[in-house]
Amino acid sequence: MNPIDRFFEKSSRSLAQRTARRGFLGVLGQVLTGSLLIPLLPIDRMSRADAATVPGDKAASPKAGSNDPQNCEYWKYCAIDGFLCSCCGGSSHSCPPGTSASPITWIGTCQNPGDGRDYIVSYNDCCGKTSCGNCECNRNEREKPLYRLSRNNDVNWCMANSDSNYHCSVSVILGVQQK
Ligand code: ABN
Repeated sequence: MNPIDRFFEKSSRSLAQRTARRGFLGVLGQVLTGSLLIPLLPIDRMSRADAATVPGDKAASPKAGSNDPQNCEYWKYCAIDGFLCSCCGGSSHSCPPGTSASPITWIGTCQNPGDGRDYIVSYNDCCGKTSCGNCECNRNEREKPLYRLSRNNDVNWCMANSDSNYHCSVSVILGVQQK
């Protein structure tokens, strides 16, 4: 091949390597490869998990804490006002050692989310020691003003005990709604 031919061949090859058509095809190849990889990227689906909880479902599942006797939301405490004896060395229905239950009480009606039935609940104060101070809980469902003493929970029911110091409150089931 003569030098002139060699020169033209070399320069046309070099030109072909740098032409816009090659650049365009290269970029197009990268875009296509990239778009094929997009579905493989991780996706945050947390928003879908939230959307899956429809408002109606909340009524079907019991309220958080409604089954825990040390939680103020425990279903039996619907009309309680005081310190939970379950946080004071006793249980939801028994006084802590060294205290005694008030013979007079206030009464509430609470619905058990477990079986959907209404229960008559007696709220007794446990007396004979100073205030426990743990797990204060003040729920007043269907509470009546103080002129109806038996329906009001804002009273120290230890007043009838020999030692009228108030310590904590328990909830004792007295009866259940018949089906
Ligand atoms: N029945 C609970 C209570 C005790 C003392 C004062 C108010 C309420």
